[in-house]
Amino acid sequence: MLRLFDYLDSGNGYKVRLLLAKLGLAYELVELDILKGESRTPDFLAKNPNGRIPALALEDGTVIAESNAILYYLAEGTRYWPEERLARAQVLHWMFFEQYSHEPFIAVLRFWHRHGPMDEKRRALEPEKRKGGEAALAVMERHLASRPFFVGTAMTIADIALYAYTHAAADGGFDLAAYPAIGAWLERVSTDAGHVPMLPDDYVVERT
Ligand SMILES: N[C@@H](CCC(=O)N[C@@H](CS)C(=O)NCC(=O)O)C(=O)O
Repeated sequence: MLRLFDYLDSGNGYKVRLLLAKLGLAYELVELDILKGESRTPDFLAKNPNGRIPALALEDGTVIAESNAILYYLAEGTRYWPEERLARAQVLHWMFFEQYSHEPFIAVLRFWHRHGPMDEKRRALEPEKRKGGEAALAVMERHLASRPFFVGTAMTIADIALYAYTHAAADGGFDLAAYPAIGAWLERVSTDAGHVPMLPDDYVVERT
């Protein structure tokens, strides 16, 4: 059986959980408390030398790390990975955008606000992080103003990659009311077949 090493409050982990649910794939969830360094143990570093979740262990024990690489692996041959060459390149375009221009701002601010500590150094960095996050949201808003999903007319793993932290952006202090096309897209993604929420209703946020 597939084994997913994860931390429930991680949007990167949620991307993988969301796709696994939509594909109806069974897996064992192995929760690591990243706030207590459990992704930095020798045992886990042997699985992902970068010491970060999510990581997916396949049936033969091979481990895939990096959320978007895992999405690609799982989506091959499904309706979430287009057949056409240009569309596949466009999906990758948005997945690279997510990792370079979106996640480092929106996910990082969310993490700092939720888990702390919001110390002096982080407070000084916050305006730049916010500026980067707003720029990413503006790019998404412009793109989504004239189309239902990031690529083509149906959901792909580009939407899953971008949904994970965008839908939770308010946790980092971003106001999505200013982005109506993003709001409509979030609604489309969350009502697509097989959707699951990121966290259980009774989830308690842990602080460092
Ligand atoms: N680019 C990686 C980022 C993974 C990442 O930053 N994981 C965080 C949680 S969201 C983590 O494991 N942090 C624990 C640590 O750095 O020790 C991906 O997309 O999977």
